[in-house]
Parts: sequence; C-alpha cells; structure tokens
Amino acid sequence: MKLLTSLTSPFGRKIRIVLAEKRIECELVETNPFDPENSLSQANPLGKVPVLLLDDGAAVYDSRVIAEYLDNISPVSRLIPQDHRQAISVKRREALADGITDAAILILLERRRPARQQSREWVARQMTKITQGLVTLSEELGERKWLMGDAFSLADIATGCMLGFLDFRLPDIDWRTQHPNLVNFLNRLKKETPAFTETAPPANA
Ligand SMILES: N[C@@H](CCC(=O)N[C@@H](CS)C(=O)NCC(=O)O)C(=O)O
Repeated sequence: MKLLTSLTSPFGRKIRIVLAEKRIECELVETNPFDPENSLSQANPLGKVPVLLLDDGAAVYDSRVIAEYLDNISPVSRLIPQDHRQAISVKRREALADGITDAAILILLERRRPARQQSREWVARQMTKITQGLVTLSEELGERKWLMGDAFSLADIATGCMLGFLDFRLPDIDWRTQHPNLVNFLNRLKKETPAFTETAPPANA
C-alpha cells in the first residue's frame, strides 16, 4: 500500500497516526496537491490528499473512508467501535473535527489571496464554524480522558490533528483560553500517542 500525502496535510496526518496506531506498514509518497505537475488526479479526481493506493491499484479517498478501511483490515487498536451507535458517535465527532479543519483551510487560502480580493464576510463565516465547533467538542469532552470516555478512538486523532493545524496555520486563534480542557486533551495526546508528535508538520513548512 502507498499513502499519497503532503507532510503538512492535517488529513494526511490523521491517516499516518491511524497507520502507526494499528501497526500497518505503508509507503509514504510525498505529494503536494498544489503542484501542477503532480499526477494526483489520476488517483483522486478531486486532486486532494490523502489518497491510499491499495496493492491491486485501487485508490481509496477521502481520509474518513481511508481511516475506516484501515480500521477494518486489522483488529489491532480498534479506533472505530464495533457497536453501530458508538461507531456513529465516533464518526460524527471525526466529521466535526474535520469540518473545523476544513474551515481553517478555507481561511488560510483566503488569506493567501491578494488583499483586495479577500472577503471579510467569508472569513467571518468560517471563523464562526471554528468557534462553534470548538465549543461543542469541548463540551462533549468535558473532564473525560478521551472524547468517547476511556476508549481512545478516531475522534481523538481527528481532534488532535485539527488542534495541531490551528496552532500550525492559524496561531492567532486563541482556543486555549476558552477551552482549557482541550489543552489538557492535546497534552495527553502528545504524551500517550508518540505518532502524534512524530507526524507534526515540518518546521518552516
Ligand atoms: N475531506 C478530505 C479533505 C482533504 C483536503 O482538503 N486535502 C487538502 C490538503 S490538507 C488538499 O489536498 N487540497 C488540495 C485542493 O483543495 O485542491 C479528506 O478528509 O481527505
């Protein structure tokens, strides 16, 4: 199997952590989705990373589908519970964390446009999604260890990658003052999940 991703993609990071947690060997093929020379669209017509290329040549995307696929091919460290209701709860929280990341990416891309083409309303709309999403995740976490209680899950990986991406690309968002429980959560993730630290985006990227 091969994973096409950039080293800065928060969605690619999610999959790299899933691979490590589940001890699945996979070749990493560094791919910049914004490089016009890349052949990414042959694997994913959306031209986005991550993409997982299976040994039979089939391409799997997006990150939520890849994560579910990987969780199913190995029983090691289950990240999505077998119970359907619990699984939906994990995947809904993954979707929420990923949605915050999507909003952060849209703000980042907007800020990279020439100043006079940027829309303040658009940025404010995305910022509201980030603010509201963080409030919900923080409330749902409460004082529990992980989002699902004692069981570490894909929801925790997605939330960690989202918080890491906010720090990396939008450090002006002060989520720490509002949500001390998310600060503790992130510290716990760093301490207990080596792959989280190992997959941090490269400095100066
Ligand atoms: N929903 C997708 C989002 C993937 C995504 O947005 N990837 C970004 C990099 S972090 C990308 O490839 N962007 C290129 C583009 O939008 O053209 C997933 O979960 O995999």
